[in-house]
Amino acid sequence: MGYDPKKIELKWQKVWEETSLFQVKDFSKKKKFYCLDMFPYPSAEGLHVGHPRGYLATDIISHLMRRKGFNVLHPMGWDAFGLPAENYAIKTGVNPAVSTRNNIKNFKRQIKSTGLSYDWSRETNTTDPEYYKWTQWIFLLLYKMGLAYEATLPINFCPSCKTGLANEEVVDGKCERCGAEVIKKDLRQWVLKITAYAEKLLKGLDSLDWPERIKEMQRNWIGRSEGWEIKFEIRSLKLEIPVFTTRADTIFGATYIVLAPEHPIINNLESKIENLSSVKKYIEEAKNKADRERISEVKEKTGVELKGIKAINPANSREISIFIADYVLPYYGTGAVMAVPCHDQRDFDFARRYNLPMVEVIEPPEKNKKLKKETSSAFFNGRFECAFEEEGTLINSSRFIGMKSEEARIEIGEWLAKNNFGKKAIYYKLRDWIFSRQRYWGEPIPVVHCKSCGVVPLSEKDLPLKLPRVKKYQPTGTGESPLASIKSWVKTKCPKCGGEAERETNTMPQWAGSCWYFLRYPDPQNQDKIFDSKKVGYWLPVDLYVGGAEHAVLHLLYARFWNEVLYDAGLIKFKEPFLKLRNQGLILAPDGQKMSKSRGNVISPDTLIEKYGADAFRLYEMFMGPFSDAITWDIKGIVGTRRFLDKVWKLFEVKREIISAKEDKDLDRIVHQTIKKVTDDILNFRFNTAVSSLMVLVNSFSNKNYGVWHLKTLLLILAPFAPHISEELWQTHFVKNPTFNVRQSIHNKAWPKYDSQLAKEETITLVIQINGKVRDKIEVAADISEEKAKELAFSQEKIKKWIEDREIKKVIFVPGKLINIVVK
Ligand code: ANZ
Ligand code: ZN
Repeated sequence: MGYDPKKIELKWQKVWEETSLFQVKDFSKKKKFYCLDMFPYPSAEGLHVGHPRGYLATDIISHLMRRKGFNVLHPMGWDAFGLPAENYAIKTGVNPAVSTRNNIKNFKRQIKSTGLSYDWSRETNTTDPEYYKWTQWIFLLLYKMGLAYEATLPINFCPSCKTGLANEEVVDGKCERCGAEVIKKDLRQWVLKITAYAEKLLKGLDSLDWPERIKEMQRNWIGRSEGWEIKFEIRSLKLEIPVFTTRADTIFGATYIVLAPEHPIINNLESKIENLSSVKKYIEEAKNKADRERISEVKEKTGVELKGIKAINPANSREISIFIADYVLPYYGTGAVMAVPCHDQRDFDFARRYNLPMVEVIEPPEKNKKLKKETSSAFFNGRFECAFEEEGTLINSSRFIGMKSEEARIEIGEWLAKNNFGKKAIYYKLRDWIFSRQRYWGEPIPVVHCKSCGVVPLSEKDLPLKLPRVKKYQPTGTGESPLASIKSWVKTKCPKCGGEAERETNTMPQWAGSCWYFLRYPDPQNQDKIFDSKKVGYWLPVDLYVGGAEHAVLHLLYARFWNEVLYDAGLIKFKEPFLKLRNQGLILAPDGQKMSKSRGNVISPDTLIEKYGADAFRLYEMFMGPFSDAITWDIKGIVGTRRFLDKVWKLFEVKREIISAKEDKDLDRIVHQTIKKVTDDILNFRFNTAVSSLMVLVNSFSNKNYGVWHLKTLLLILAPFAPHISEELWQTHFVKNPTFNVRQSIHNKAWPKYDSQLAKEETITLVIQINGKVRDKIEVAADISEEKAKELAFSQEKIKKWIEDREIKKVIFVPGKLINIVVK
């Protein structure tokens, strides 16, 4: 009987499930290990071959850790709210709850068919009212803590998805979901005060074992900036305009100031503005511009002077003009800047366009002065060519002349502070999180609007506030969600005064459910509490988290935020949820493109598993290349891993008497080496080289006398990668008991230890001669190559001395014995 995965894979999947082999118990005496995948959105298209790459990595690690004696939590669930289900409903009229249920079923079947060792008893689903009850509960907590507020703001709005978006959901000015160009729109919104956690979110990163790239993306997104807030007076109106600058050292070069068109102070200036109508026109135009367009470096900077008013530069008491310009953003710093054309390129472009004065105050350091003057200096041929933005020495700056810019920054800041013109300031780029969506398929926000009490949160006992069924899923685009059309649902009583009230009709964003799901797996069925804190205390934080890098400043930031909030609320005792993070690389379609339904190049695992088996599929996914690299799918690869498994199978078809014949010491060594290599490789995410060393091992069986120990060990270390074939061969060859017993499962067998002594290569003493005379001896591997032997011989200090600069005529290598260098 040859290897037929169809006969064994489904069979073992059933047995493992029926015997709850992979169910894990809370509070074991063993050390815990929480190994988590980013749970998927169950799309209608089902799994494609890219999904399992991460799941297989965590699966293999989970297997290894269990067998090394850890209590491993390895759960799976569904992040199932979101637009696709809703868009599908719009197209077909099928209730998203129904299509989601079907999609989950299909995803689960597919995931199970790859033989992943999840504890399915802990499955969670963000769209299950029993789950989102607690998402709503956390929202109420945020509200009580003053971290959720209502505001009418000009926000990013996707005209195609017809909903407001968070800043994090706008990528290069486009909607993260659909790619449509995002516009600005004034909308009433629920907003979460993530900015209150900017510093904590930044600090927390330092302790995490995450890819440096992801940490850096979060740091940049949070965007901490230290500088000075400096006041510029408008004497005629007795007003002060604070500006935020990171370059206080350049203040003597500040020749005008610029306000964001939205700056609130403009209202107070109106009476004095001589060109009010053109100012108002400009403000109106700026409103509709996307931020991206406003801060674009290539677009020409525009602005309007506020004629009739002047500000005073506090450093030199000079009168300077005031402009409004849209390249200054209202929600950063103070919404106003002091413009230093010679040392800030944006200011330079603006000043050039409007013919504004330029004063050079930072001189480039001596060494690149010449270069700067020739190529990119601030001063060229009597005309400034571009801004010099780097550090240098102060000129034209009164008593600070000659100082280094880095020092002058502090000196000038402190001098201004002493005279009450400035103070130290820290600002963050991070904005509060726009948390409401004008869409249907999301968690209802559990508050009502009462005419007399205003916003009133529901009480905990009224949760979950279930998402009602609607007839029309079409978003309205008016700022209301489709829920607004269900009058009977909207109309309600105020929990506070009992009077007439209306429910909030916006829903939560897709990211809400995934902000805390990792806290639910330890206690997924709890109906009375969000979780049992003992259970969460036992399992959390997550020891290993694996998923795509595209979540760097979305899910991974939001989840850290909620975790910090729950920590502050005293619900959990750890500040960071994910101690170690690894990202899997994309799997690209055979055409080298990203797999997508619209390109029609998606490869589903179904047919591959059907044809080659789940184990061959698993092996290929891991073998195809370094885990975090993007790799092109190649069908030839899976043919190869299938052939490898055929070979493994054949090893066991040899008659037992032969198997237990005289064993081979050479093979002992290779087996020990492979145990070491596979163990290290798995723990370091080098799954591809682990698979290749398994292949080398199997090849070396072919001309060697292998025995029971060799075969057993092969199966024991192959099992995490190819769990079905390993279990089958283990049970048929090494388990006496004909009925399956979980304790006899290969997946419960201790991970083999290797003997480092035996793993050592066999060595010989290689004699090194010069002109036939022995000059040195070295220990080398018995099977050392000629090339390597020569390289080693020539690098020996003694040999180098003997040769000096004499000409080498030839080198003779006698394998296993000596090397003779013939010199003139
Ligand atoms: C004067 C100056 C002179 C500046 C100079 C830079 C160079 P980061 O590092 O991003 O924090 N700025 C401040 N608020 C702004 C706003 N709301 N919109 C647009 N630009 C703003 O950058 C801080 C610098 O960005 C500040 O320092 C300010 O320009 C500008 F030679 O002040 B600087
Ligand atoms: Zn969109």
